[in-house]
Amino acid sequence: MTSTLQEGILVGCGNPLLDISAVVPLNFLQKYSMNEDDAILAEDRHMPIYGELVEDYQAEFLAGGSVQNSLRIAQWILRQPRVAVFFGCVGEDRYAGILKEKAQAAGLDVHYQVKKDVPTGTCAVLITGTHRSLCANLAAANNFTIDHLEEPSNKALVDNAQYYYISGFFLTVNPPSIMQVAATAHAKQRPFLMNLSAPFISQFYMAPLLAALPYVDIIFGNEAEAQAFAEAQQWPSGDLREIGKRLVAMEKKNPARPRIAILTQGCDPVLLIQQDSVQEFPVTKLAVHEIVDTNGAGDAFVGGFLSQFVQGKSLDVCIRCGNYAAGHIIKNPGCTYSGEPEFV
Ligand code: 26A
Repeated sequence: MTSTLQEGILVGCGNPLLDISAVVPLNFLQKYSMNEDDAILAEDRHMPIYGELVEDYQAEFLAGGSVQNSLRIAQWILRQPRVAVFFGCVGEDRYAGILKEKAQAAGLDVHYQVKKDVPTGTCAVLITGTHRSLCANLAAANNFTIDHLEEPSNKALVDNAQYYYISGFFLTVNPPSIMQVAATAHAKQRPFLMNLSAPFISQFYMAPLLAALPYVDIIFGNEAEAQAFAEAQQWPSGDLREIGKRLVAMEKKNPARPRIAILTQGCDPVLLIQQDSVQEFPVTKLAVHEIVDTNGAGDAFVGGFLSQFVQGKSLDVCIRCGNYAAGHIIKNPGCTYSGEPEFV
């Protein structure tokens, strides 16, 4: 990083979750009717998972939550603390303490809403080979309310930011907060970035997603998420390039800044879709023995991207840094990094 960035230039909202991660056999997924690479919300029948992971599978506890992961990674690459501000809701417990400590150690400026008497959210991460299946028990995270953003000090942070990032996951929690941040970004002509987050968002939360989409300048997603969006829209083609072109052509509040879609597809090239152009960015394929787990790869991609985007770098540089960050965290447990960033 060469120049100094404005503190709090980037604001994100999301679900702060503590990941409970373990390698499990496939029949563990089957027992809970889960698939490899799922990302779902826990129902009552999933609740025993968390205890079982700890008792029977030597689970590791890792800082998680999609947006918080991305912002921690952006901070790691930037090497300048407090560039990014994070809002989300936690309980008043040990897990909240761990999350806050990890976020602050990364340099993130966290402003949690605290809900007493509700536990901090957790996410079961079930690792099977190079796949990871996620089951989130949002708990306190689900209690985020818009008044947190309206507290004067927090409102000032939102007003003073230049870039905004919110996950599709947060649509399950508080669409009014998303709309408020989106409207602020729009009024100030500042970029608003969002993520499709998981297929279930397009399947079950399409209405609030469509309400937010006109404000979205850059939309991120992976191939399964883009396809779920296309299916929910009943688009005829499952071709990723076609889906991307349609996504960028959807209604936009500020047509002067055409929407951009960035679609990842594992170790296949990242697609950058702008109006009628589709560009490919290759991904360095890791050997199987280098892969620790793929949990957080998509979040790290966004984190790397954001670290360059807030510096006004070209999309080409942003995407290359996204690929660098994703490659790095895949070689580490969960969405964690080791050593100093090596992106130049
Ligand atoms: C609403 N849901 C389901 C979620 C999540 C989530 N973060 C926010 N909301 N489900 C899983 N995650 C997080 O995604 C990361 C991997 O991309 C997990 O905590 C994990 O760290």
